[in-house]
Amino acid sequence: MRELLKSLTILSALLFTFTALSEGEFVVDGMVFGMPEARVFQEDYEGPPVVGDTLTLLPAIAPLEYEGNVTHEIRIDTFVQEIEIAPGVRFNAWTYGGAVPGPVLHVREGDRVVFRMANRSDEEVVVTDPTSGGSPFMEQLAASDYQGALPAVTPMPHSMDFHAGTVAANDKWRSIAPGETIEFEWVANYPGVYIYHCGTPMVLMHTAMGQYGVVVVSPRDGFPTDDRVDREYAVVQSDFYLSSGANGLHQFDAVAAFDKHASQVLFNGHRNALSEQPLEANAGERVRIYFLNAGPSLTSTFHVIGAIFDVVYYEGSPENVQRGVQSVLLGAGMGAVVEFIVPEEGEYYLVDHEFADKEKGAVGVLRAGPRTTN
Ligand SMILES: [Cu+2]
Repeated sequence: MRELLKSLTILSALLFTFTALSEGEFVVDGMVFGMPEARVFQEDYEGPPVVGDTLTLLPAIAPLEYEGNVTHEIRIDTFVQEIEIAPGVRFNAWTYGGAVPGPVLHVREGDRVVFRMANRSDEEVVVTDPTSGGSPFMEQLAASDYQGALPAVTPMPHSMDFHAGTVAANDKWRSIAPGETIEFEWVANYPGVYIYHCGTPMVLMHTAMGQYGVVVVSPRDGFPTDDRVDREYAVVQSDFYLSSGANGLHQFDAVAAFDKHASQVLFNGHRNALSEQPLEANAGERVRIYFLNAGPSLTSTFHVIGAIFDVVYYEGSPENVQRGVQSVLLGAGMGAVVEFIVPEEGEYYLVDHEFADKEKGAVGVLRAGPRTTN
């Protein structure tokens, strides 16, 4: 019966994809490959730098309010913002969309993403204007402004590498100059929790300067625990390599970066991101966290103090199931879906259990209210 269902699923996927394939695309094992060539061009664009219904600001993740598969036409521009990542620590970050980490993208396995990015690193882009619209991300960023973003300019080539996509990197992930726009497509062939990041040399510097974010590809048929999840959040850990510089701003410290000697290790891009605004839940609820360790260079041993992960979908695949897990070990650029049941009312600290990294900032809070049902 299970095999029959699987065959039917693959058959329906095939039927869908055959009707939606572009020239040159082909299907292997129900997955779509052979995307059209990327286009690089110049455009006259002054709209919101992030566009798309399923792009949100951490820790939010957009619900997928559609059946089956769709095509997402999304835009994430890259540009510079002076931001705060800890009290007294501001630097000119190279951002996707104006925040570090960039927007959370949520799609479903089998969905197609038509992605557009303008390199606006030579342009002052304002992201705190409440009318900027275009995506939940822009509205949430304008409302929260938790990094105190100010426009800045550092013209520089940049690129975009989505680990959730399977394409020829030399084509789709190519660098574009300031003033250029790139557009390309990929199909989310595998479910998972994936990093996206800039792949322009020196990649260590571009990622340490802030160019990364998370893509969640939900399984075509969901996770087995979907019906029991009460809350879901996205958390991204990342490491920074900054030292004091001119004008009161911090700057990239290349020696520290090569030595993996982080100055800050943070959840969601700010020392206080998850303590000034704790995650919320109630006793007895099942909480799901889509967790990404963006790196660029450190491992993470993600743990929630007082809880045990009831289930872990390692790398975000429903096939990679672990049960009763105290911590999840993730190298740089790896992710997981973790779920735990909140045992009672109280405060639960999210930490990197490599405690030097916790002391450098990798700590947050989930605040649990009392049990609301029996
Ligand atoms: Cu870059």
